[in-house]
Amino acid sequence: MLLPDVTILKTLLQAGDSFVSGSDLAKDLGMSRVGVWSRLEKMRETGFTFEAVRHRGYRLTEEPACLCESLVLAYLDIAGANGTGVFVLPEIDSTNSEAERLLADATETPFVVIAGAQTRGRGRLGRKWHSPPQGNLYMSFAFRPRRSPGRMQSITLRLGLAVCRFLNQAYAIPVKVKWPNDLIIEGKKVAGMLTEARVDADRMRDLVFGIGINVLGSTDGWPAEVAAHAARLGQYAPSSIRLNRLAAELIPVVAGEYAAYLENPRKPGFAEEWLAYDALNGREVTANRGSEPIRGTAHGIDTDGNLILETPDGRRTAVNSGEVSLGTGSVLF
Ligand code: BT5
Repeated sequence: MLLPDVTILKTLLQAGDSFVSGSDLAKDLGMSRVGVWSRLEKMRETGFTFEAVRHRGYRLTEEPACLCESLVLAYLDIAGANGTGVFVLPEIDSTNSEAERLLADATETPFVVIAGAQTRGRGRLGRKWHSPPQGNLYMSFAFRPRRSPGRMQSITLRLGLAVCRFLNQAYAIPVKVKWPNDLIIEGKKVAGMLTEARVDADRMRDLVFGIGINVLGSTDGWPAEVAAHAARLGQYAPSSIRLNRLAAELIPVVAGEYAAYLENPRKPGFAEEWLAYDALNGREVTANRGSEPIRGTAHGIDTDGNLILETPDGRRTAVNSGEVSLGTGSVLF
């Protein structure tokens, strides 16, 4: 059963520019017309704009710019995507941490935690993910794979590529993948991914895939070194992107790819698919493997998801973890 606000929003979204009569909404919800009106008034306070015309009814003319649980759920229901639990929070320390707490509380998987802001958003190796409120997405998907860790090795690449492909296909934004965990546009980072897992003996107990995406929020007030290397989706498709719809759309993209990954962790043709969106292919890069930097030309990935580098002596070597920067420096972007 959907909550009343979700039902109202779903009906209005599906009606598009057409009006929906108050009595139809009231009938669907089993409440009075005054009850519907008062729900709409409450929603107006959270940033929705509804046009109301006598004898015709209501239509939705503006969505809130910030994250809104009932709107995410309405979009999700329209897409027919269920089976993933959804937790929407205005602010949290880190969606990865919240997902871990929910896993520890035996919450059924799969589920996703989506927040409007993070106070302690994290990247890899103790780095920070800048997570201001308004207009960006911070999402963590939780799963219980019960597979050996070796079989989950390239999960971040697979999920990252699925998100990248979706953004290209649905919004025509030229997003690329940068091994191992970034999405970039024209050399600037638009999203970062952080996969964290807990392992029992030889089995992965649970896995959290976190992704932070700069969507519509401005970079005013960001630390200069982060802003200089950051991109936002809204710079490329300002009118078609809606934060809550995008959050809902990404749920079946990630959950679907995760299910496909479990079926087939070494999907034939994946390395070729990767190349189609690979930001590093043919570029001179420096990979920092531990303390030992390796310079070479990137040539995509192998079937295990390792980065293939051709070193100046003409040999090809597979890099399976670490950082990669373009050129010879070690600046991360
Ligand atoms: C990452 O780390 O790129 C992984 C970021 C994962 C963030 C998500 S948000 C939802 C979930 N909850 C969390 O707490 N985390 C995940 P790394 O490769 O270590 O890159 C971090 C570096 O990216 C920083 O040192 C900055 O240089 C840069 N950076 C930080 N915030 C950024 C932003 N909003 N946009 C672009 N670049 C950023």
